[in-house]
Amino acid sequence: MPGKKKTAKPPLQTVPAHQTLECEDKMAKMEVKTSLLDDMIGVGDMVLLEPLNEESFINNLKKRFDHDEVYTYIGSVVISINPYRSLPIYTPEKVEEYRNRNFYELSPHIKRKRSKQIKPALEWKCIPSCERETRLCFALSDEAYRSLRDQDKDQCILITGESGAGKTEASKLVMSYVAAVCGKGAEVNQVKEQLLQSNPVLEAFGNAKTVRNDNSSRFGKYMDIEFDFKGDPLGGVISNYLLEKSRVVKQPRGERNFHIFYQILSGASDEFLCKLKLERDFSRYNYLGLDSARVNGVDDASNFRTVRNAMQIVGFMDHETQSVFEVVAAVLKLGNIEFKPESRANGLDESKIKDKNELKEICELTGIDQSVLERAFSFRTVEAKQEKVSTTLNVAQAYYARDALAKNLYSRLFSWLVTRINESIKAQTKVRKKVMGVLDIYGFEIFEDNSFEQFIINYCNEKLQQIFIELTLKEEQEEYIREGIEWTHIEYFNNAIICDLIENHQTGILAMLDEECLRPGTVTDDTFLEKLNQVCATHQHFESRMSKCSRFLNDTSLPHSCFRIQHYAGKVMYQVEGFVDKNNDLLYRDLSQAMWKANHSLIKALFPEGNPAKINLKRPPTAGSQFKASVATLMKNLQTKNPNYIRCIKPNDKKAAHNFNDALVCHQIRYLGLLENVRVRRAGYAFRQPYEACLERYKMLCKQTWPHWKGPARAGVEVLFNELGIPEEEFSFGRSKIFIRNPRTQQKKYQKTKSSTITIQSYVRGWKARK
Ligand code: AD9
Ligand code: MG
Repeated sequence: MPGKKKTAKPPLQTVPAHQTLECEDKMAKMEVKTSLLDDMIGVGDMVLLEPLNEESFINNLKKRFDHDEVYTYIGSVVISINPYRSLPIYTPEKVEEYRNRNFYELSPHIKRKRSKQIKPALEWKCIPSCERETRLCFALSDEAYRSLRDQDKDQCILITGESGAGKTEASKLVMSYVAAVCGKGAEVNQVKEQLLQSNPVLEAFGNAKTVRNDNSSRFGKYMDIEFDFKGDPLGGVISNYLLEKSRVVKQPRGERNFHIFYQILSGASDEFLCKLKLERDFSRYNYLGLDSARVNGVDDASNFRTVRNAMQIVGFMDHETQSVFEVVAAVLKLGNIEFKPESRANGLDESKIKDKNELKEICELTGIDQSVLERAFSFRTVEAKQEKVSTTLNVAQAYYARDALAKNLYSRLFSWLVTRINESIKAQTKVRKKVMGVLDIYGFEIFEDNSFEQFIINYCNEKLQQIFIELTLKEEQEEYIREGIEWTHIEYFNNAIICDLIENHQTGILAMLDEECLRPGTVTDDTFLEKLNQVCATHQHFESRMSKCSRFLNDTSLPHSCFRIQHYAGKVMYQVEGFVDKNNDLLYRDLSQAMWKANHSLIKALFPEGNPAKINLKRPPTAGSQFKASVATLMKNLQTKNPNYIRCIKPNDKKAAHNFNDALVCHQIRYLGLLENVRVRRAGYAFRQPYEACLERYKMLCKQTWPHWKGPARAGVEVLFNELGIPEEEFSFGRSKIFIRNPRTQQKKYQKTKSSTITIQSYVRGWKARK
């Protein structure tokens, strides 16, 4: 109860009468303070917002944002607004405070004052921001963790939002919280430390500065944290999704390559750099975009030390770390290899390496045979059945081969890192595990130039929005209808139609891209676009000007080489150039064979297909179809778990603190369907349980149902609720389940009736106390 330090009480414990009075008095005072605080800093749960409309929704978020309240509930969904400044968001005291608290009790201001005494509303501002900052994210993590531990329900935390909205930061906060509250002891601590330290390693290799975010995740990450029956961590498994490898060789204006390149050049000792045959000067390397090599507020040198330390904690052996950095150095140096044309007798140009010094150093560093690599940059061997045909590469093809090799080396290194981390963090036991999944993917992106990578990233975001819609808007409403509960349908936009446009196995964009890539004959990005245009021209979310009958023939903002998709989060124009190539993701066999022959165990392991004994003439699956398959597996996996949502919102496009752009926030609220989420939540029921389970769980609360109820379970639940005196408007009987309203929707009402009920237990405690 408010004002009392909460301890876990058995459900039947009643509260003495004098305490009830004291409690009622405190609640009355609290109510006044609550409404004062609501006026000042906004309501902590949108479900309680009056009146509810778009304007009041945004005003409420803004009010809270201005008071450093970056988290707000919609029932059990947490909205998080990026504060763009460092708030001390993690203290052991805060973790302790949030531990084992009931999620639905958590109105931030009431929650705050659970400890000791009630402070007057005006003192709110004096409370350190960290105290307020952490609470909802911690509360959500705590709820997920406790459900997993106590109710044996696998959980997942889905963190969504556009690029720069704060997903990665939120995911780290969730992991830190869980690590802090679960078991202690040397072994458990080592597991936790390794799980946490996998973050800096993967961020260094998989994140980069973009125009939207200085630390943008360029890969998708899903981490299962595994626990034993006591709730102690046993280990984890990380899955990674398609790294944006094109960044290795080229970055858009104002962006950087992956952090690790800058970190190593800034932070490695002279001796280490010399060993890697690297120079400290960024400008020496063609693969490092020059216009934004330094990032304000980012200390690459110190981050390099953090990464090396993290690698050590995760369990990388010295020789492994050394090999990893040798590959990084080789990639960087590959970019400096340049080609020149040399005329051959047959009149064709053959590419030759201009200056072999860089090539020589790469080979010394990696044990690759120099003559083999040199030849692989000049010739290409095509094997068909028993025949081998060698053709020369011209300069453009040689550059293409060089870049393909660099991208492949780096992206395979990244996947190897994930596998290696998994080896260290995997649970060392075969006992049954409970799982908490944390999903942090690349956010929705709209750039000036959008290519295959943005298409893939945005497709992934569509799928996540779809799962949110399925579980919170669609399935929720359909269940009321199924169960015969009186329900007025709440409209929302279902993006299934956009997912279908992309992934339909016959007419989807990915299927057509694959078809084009596999088709014999001349295949170009233009032929792909033509095909798209034939099949998708009439789709309401697809726009292109290729065909004469196109609805967009006169839309000059849409170049002929582009197509536009009206995504759930906005229109994105994709430049078709490079789609076919990136989807094909081909690496000439001469190069993979050169890598496999390297006297470098890591590089050899990265290119198993280079083993001549294992030649496979079947082409590997395309990048798009691989991604589609892995996203489908991910979605299936998520659907088996209980979802917890953090919906991240970006307050401005300037990466600036104290800046809340109403229009930008409004746009995100609309496409995320948050207002609809509140409406469903307000009209609906927060808890539901099959009659049998409900009776089994709570039958001890009523003499007539304890120890056995003879008769239909529904009748037993009716008797039980009647005996407990729970007001009729608080629940509904469905066909197979009992539905209980969200107690927080009724919170103000409860306060008037002196009950701040949360679950059935606290319901009962509250009602019994008043009896
Ligand atoms: V992307 O899709 O990977 O491009 P994210 O992951 O959504 O994106 P990220 O978590 O990286 O965004 O946040 C972007 C930046 O905002 C961070 O680098 C921080 O500087 C800043 N940020 C985000 N959340 C917080 C926070 N809770 N407190 C302080 C924050 N700063
Ligand atoms: Mg991120």
